[in-house]
Amino acid sequence: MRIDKQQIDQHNTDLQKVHQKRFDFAKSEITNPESIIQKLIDFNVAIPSWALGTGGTRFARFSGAGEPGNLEQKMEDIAVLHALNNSSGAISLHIPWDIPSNYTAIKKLATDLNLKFDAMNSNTFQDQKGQALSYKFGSLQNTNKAIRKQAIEHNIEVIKHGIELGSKALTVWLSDGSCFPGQLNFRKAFQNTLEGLQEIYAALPSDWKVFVEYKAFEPNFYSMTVGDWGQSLLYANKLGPKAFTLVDLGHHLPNANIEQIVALLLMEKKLAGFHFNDSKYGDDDLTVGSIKPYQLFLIFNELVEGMDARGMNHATDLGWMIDASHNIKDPLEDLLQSIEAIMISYAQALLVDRTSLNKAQENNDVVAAQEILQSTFRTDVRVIVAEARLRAGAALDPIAYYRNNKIRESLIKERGVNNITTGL
Ligand code: PSV
Ligand code: MN
Repeated sequence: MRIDKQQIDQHNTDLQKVHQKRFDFAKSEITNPESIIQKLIDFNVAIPSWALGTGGTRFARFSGAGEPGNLEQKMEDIAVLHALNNSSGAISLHIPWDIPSNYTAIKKLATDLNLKFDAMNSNTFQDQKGQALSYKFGSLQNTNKAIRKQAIEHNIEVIKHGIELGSKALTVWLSDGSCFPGQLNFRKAFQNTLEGLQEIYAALPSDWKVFVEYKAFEPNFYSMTVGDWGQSLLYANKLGPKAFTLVDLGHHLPNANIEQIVALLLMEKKLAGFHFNDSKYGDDDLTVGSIKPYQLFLIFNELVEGMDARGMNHATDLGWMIDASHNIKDPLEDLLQSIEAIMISYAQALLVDRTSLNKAQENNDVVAAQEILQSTFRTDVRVIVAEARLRAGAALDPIAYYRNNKIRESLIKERGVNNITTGL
């Protein structure tokens, strides 16, 4: 399934008049819209290979129709998103769920579809068919040296796949931890994990990074061996300059101040990037911006402030990815909504009057500082985001295009109703 460029042009022509009116108004209200638009055009968020199918809970999974059945089809789905929003030009692979059978062919497909390979993800949280040793009691933390070795070798194999594809980073998320007090010697679990990560780190090519992702709980419910940003940062600092902390928005205890975490990790030059999603209770993996849009804006506000303070390139110096699960929605529509929420928050963060905010902060003018942030958050920037898409040749209204042009119906025709995707 490929999106027809002429149909996008037609869609844009149909919406152009109303869009132009709104854009003219926004331009008169917003200072420096051109620099914001260019940054939005440059910004891309990777799509994980496991997010193209309908997700599930531990109770049930209600598969949708026309889901991608292999890596090639997953890449085609991402290319649909990218053609519609110009912001989804990369795929992040989970191994062994998506091992390419032919590197040359997959790389050629990626070039044809205008996609890059983002961070590679290892998986030592499940036992795979035919796997020699079990991860039931953890992988890198395991008391059994042979199990630790197996997990290390898996991660090194993931790096090798990534080298073939032109990826530049490995994300390690460990489900290691314990479910009951007394089960684990915390210090030994940490040390085993550190030693394993050190071996993996040693296998990284010189231009690669390793992202250590933390998570507060689940599947372990008493302790997690990489349970918060403090522990992740500890590992990253001990590992060296190629190791960073990865923030997944759903991996915190309720009400954690994620924007403060982000600000400090950036200051320490240890922020790897993001797994975006939203949550109400735990690691709910809901559509980005669907529950706490103000928090998302505050995070982007810290990101822009911190990246600018260090002269970083917003688009390329951190790893951006969606990590959500689509239990009841069409995954492609859900991903379009998530990307839109990210672009809106990013645009709003770019809009913050930093000089006035700094002044208010220096003068302890609490009200002024709060007003600056809240009034920016309440500014409707959707038309600016749409203008960035228009200029990049994407669709003014991606979801309307997707529905009006019956993309899911075409995918079902092509793949059938019972095509079930691999992954979670
Ligand atoms: C774990 O909850 C996680 O956030 C990690 O990033 C995994 O790789 C991903 O979800 C997929 O299950
Ligand atoms: Mn994640």
